[in-house]
Amino acid sequence: MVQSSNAAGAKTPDFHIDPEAYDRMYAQSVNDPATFWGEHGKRLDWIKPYTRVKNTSFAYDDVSIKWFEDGTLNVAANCVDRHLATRGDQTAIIWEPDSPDEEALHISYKELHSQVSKMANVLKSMGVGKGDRVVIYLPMIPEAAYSMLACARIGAIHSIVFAGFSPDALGARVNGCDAKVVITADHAPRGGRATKLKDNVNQALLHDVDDVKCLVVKRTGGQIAWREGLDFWWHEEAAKVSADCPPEEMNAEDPLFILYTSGSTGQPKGVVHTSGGYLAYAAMTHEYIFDYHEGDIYWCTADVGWVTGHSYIVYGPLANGATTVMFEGVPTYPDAGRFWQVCEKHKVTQFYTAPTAIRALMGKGIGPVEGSDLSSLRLLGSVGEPINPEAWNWYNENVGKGKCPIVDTWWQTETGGILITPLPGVTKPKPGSATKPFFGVTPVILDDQGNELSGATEGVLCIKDSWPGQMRTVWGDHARFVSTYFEMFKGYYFTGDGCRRDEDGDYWITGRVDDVINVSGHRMGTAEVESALVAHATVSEAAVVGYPHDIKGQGIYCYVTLMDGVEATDELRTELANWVRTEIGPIAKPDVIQWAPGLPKTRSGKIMRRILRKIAENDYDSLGDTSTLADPSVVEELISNRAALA
Ligand code: 6R9
Repeated sequence: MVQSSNAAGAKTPDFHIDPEAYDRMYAQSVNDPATFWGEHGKRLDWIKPYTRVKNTSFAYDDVSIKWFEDGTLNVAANCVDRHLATRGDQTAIIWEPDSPDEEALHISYKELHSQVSKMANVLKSMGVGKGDRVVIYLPMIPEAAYSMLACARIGAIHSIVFAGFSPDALGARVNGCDAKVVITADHAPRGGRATKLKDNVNQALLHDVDDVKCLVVKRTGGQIAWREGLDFWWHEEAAKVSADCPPEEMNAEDPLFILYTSGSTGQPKGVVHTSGGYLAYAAMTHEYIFDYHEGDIYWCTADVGWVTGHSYIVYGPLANGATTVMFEGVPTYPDAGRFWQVCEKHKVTQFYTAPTAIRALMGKGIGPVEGSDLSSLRLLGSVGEPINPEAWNWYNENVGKGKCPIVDTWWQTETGGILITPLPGVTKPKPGSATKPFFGVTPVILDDQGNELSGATEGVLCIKDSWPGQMRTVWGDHARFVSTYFEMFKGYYFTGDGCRRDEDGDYWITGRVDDVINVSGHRMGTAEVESALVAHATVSEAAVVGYPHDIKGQGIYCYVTLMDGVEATDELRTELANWVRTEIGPIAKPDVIQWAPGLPKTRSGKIMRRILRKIAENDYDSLGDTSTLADPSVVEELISNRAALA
């Protein structure tokens, strides 16, 4: 067994596995997945134990994914009730508010049980039952976790919408899954400012369906508009119900949640995850990858609006009986030392964040890091985009003091949990590489024709066989699930990412190969931004690409063709940027808008994004073949406009 130690030199627990155990367990997990997962599925409490472990097919004409299909369980009971006997008084959630002047909360498993049960009873009283959908549109407050687990308790399916999304984006998601209830808060404080969440809900519902009930958490007491008969205060309803709500018996393959994510077309997809396989996978990856042990204080800085918050703030850690930190704020408020102050305050042992946050903090120098005692930290994690070696080294030296393993975890909303990652105690660190597959994961690199490449190579990343945390379908559109992930490369799950494998068999993710960009670790379909732009009365056509951005990883670069007679002014540029911000949300606000009298198109009318990417990158020498363009002269014009912008 390999020993780890923290910076204070205190003896810390053994890692769960060593290199020999990894090789042995990995081999079994891919050669005999039914036996491997049959064993590891037992980490959950089942009401009726499963007898069939794996029933999956990636065959194009018959894509079907089922794990533990004859077992029954309740996810909330696994995350809460089963811990009561052994750790009822242990803290389940440490809540750290936006402002350090407000007091942090320590919520025990007992308290969590009571709150979740009450929330479940309130939802029932509002007419929500098994299989119904509930949209959660909340800031990072404990009620977000209560809501998720309350849905799970009664068998309702939650769909969380990130609180930074606009009323329109919210409305589309409420309607997309035909939600019965929206859970929200009056206002959402973040970075010292407050978003009027309830007002956003009012606008969203007015646009679309106006009979959706709303359960409102009082976060700030700020002013809101009330819809009599449809809106209910959480604290008032909670006082009326009992704290006893028996968990519903659910099949392993019953949906647990829907989470919308961007793809290469304009419409976000409702990714569906189910109960048994998802939870077993989230819990197991959380324990092994983050070297989780009894007594640890684990902190993932994500938001529950993204998949990372689902799997690694709520479901994985709570299934393991962990203490998980929920942070309402941002890394730079009230100052750039906030992350490190919170680590010191709560004696955080594992810290999991995104490269974009590390790069932003790197820019503030080491002063803010040195201001806090980080000796409790034992392991660091990264997720959301490739981490550049410079940021990796800064993280390692200044935050981990050269003593904490760093896990660069590659995964997706679709995968439910981490698929490729270093393992503490096993993997030799390699800045910038996600290194090796987790148990049961079979990555392959294919060429454009779908041939498997061997040895050191580069191509598109696909996965050969199913793992328990895999998404099962697109909500309401199974055909779209099949065509998005299984059509291009028959027999494989297509990730949409490019990837290199080195001589040691380590994987290096090179970024998306489709029209998805990664802005500050958030996925965005360029088509979504384009449709927002063309929805403006002055815009006739738009093409959006990503370009390298020092802090965000990728920035949003928009080429806009205006309607005839509209004048291209700086005021209009600002107006369009703000328009996109309001249509989709602040994370989608364009960084650059370049006027484009024409766009480079093939004779069949397809926009050549390859060329637009090169121009955005200021890389004119490798534009490639432009002779197939309908009008090659537009390229010259775009280049000279680009120069004028810079
Ligand atoms: C968990 C999450 C998924 C996309 C994925 C890839 C990129 C995530 C990464 C990474 C390189 C890592 N990505 N983690 N790229 N190294 N460690 O982020 O899910 O929002 O669905 O994004 O993010 O491009 O395909 P999601």
